[in-house]
Amino acid sequence: MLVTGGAGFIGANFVHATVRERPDVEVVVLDKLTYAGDRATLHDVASRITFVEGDIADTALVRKLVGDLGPGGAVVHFAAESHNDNSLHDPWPFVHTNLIGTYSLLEAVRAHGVRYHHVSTDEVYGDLPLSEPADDPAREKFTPDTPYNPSSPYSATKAGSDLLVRAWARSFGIEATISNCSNNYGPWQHVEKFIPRQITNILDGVRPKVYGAGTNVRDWIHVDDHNRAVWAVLGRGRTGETYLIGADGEANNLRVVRALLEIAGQDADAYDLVADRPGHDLRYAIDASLLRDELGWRPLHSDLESGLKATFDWYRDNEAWWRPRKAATEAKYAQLGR
Ligand code: NAD
Ligand code: TDX
Repeated sequence: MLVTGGAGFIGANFVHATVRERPDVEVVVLDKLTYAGDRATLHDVASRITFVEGDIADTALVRKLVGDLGPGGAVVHFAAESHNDNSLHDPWPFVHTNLIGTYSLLEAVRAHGVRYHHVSTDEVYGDLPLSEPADDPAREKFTPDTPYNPSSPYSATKAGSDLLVRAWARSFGIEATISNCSNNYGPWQHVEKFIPRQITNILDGVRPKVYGAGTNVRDWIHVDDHNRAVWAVLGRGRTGETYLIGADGEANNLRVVRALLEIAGQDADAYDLVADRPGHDLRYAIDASLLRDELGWRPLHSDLESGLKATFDWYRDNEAWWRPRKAATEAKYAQLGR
């Protein structure tokens, strides 16, 4: 199995889970080691995998690695430029990696007839209104039929990459599946992202920084539940199909930040509201019924507060992993006034 982006947050958790639970699978990781990738993240499994440092947009390299997979091989494509705030500052790496990189992988799987799974995001659908009460079971959610309507250069390039996959499946008959997942949390997430940024701020004695009024809603899922769903799609998903992945974890940003402060034993109001993100999506929510009904997937982590506590403890205990990236990340935010 070729895992792209295996030195990043979700890909690394996928590699760890695969080595742990499916020792028969030979894993090759292809990762460019951008600012978001870190070989240290794969330290514990280094002897069990093959690591290739390289760019998914390098068509010759990708064609060789895909060709080497042999019968029964598969590509699971996690690599991406993944942070919305960065995409507002400099969109080019997003076009390069998310669009050209995906094109390069699709051409290689077409040439070699290899199974392909495309990891994508719910952000391709744009956002939902905030007006509906959070406990109304009839409120609107994203479904596989929701029209694409991305807001940022990040989500636009992910939407474009999904459409490339659909076109290659229909026109060239590649054996592909797509999954669109909601916001992930868990170990090894870069400190630029909301939850690790606020945990590490709290650990550093800095007040958490919440964009706008903090009322934006994200549908949180533990990274292990996401990756179990990817495995379910790989094993039992229908090729050509799109599966939405979400664990009914809607929470607004204030609820998350207040929970983190309480976990740290601090005043739940000890955060600062800062300048909003331009074009900030209001709310995401996933209807995962296809995944649940057809593939029998269920999340194992359904209580957000206990998931946040475990994640807080992980960052407290693994400072050596995140500390090297913290100062540069905060310097970037300071330039944006956030
Ligand atoms: P991440 O930024 O933590 O990791 C991305 C990895 O890709 C890094 O290791 C980086 O070095 C590598 N990479 C970047 N450009 C590359 C290139 N050109 N060639 C090879 N490697 C390259 O991202 P993540 O949060 O782990 O996201 C993984 C995937 O999951 C992405 O496709 C993202 O769109 C999707 N996704 C993420 C979330 C989330 O909440 N984080 C939710 C849904 C979907
Ligand atoms: O410091 C912050 N303060 C804050 O209020 C940061 C970094 C974020 N936020 C807000 C913005 C969002 O409403 O928190 C929410 C989550 O922000 P991010 O962690 O940047 O995630 P988001 O923009 O929602 O996108 C994430 O989920 C979907 C991932 O980064 C994407 O890769 C994935 O596709």
